[in-house]
Amino acid sequence: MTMRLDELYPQTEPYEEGSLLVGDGHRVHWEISGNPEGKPVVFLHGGPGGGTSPWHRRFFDPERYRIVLLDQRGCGRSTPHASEPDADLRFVTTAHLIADIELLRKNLGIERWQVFGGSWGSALALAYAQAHPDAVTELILRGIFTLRREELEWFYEGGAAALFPDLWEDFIAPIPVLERNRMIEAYHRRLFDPDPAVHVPAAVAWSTWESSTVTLEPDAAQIAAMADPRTATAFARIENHFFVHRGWWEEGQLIAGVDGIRHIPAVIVQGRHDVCTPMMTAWDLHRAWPEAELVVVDDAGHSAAEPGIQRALRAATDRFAPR
Ligand code: STX
Repeated sequence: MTMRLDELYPQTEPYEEGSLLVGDGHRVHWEISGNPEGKPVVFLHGGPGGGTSPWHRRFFDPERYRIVLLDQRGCGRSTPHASEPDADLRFVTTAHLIADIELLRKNLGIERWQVFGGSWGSALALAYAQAHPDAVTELILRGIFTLRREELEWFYEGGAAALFPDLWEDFIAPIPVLERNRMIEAYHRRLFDPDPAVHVPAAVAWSTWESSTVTLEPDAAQIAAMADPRTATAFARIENHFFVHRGWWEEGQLIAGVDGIRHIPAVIVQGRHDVCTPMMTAWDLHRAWPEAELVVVDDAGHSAAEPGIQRALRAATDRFAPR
């Protein structure tokens, strides 16, 4: 199977783009497409470290939305890129990403915007909204991920091996048997080794585990794209760095924090067969935030490209679009 985006809006091109100097030597790339007079929306990509792609514009009606995509620090078209052999991620933390989003909002002269995020993007969207509730008109969240211990242990420490024992063997292959009881830490040592002969194979194994388990059926094109050494290295390093630090959150902080944002209209879209960020987290969020609409897509996995997920996300952006 290869990605089909039949449920989304046609592809449009950005009418404006730039690179924002955010401090600490970092530049964050952004682009705007759609209608310059439309309702502002910001797209927060996954990973962290996944970067944006042109098809991410397609969740929004280009006639009614002013669509802002940004590549979070260290990935996509942002610089310095985390794939550089001796990359330093000291200034790549959740707090930095939130500050970058706020700086971009102000620089673009946007007062309030819709925040759309899937997977890691849902975590960042929740954190951003909790830090800056007055800047957010609505939240659209998909494949809910909050970096709690149980979530990380499920996907990176062996839980999901029950469903993909074959792919799990490839994931653990770069790690010696005696270190396999702590996979995230064992990967950390290899991913941040400055020698590409050490970090590239580890990064490709890490990224392939994720890219081959996020869809209901394997998507060969996406798996190949994520195995590119530069893409895989940035993705694996940034994800691993955030996971080692648990997003710099207290356990359960993101879900507990919804008390401050329950007045914001929100839709939660969750694939029933999401192996990467299983539905337990969306359910916990729904329990804490009953006003947010929960849409469970019964025939979908994790990816935003799953047809049922595309449909549900587009229905959500359409509902919040100006008439
Ligand atoms: N990582 C979840 C996440 O945000 C735990 C994510 N997972 N896969 C992706 O993003 C790609 C679609 C970018 C491969």
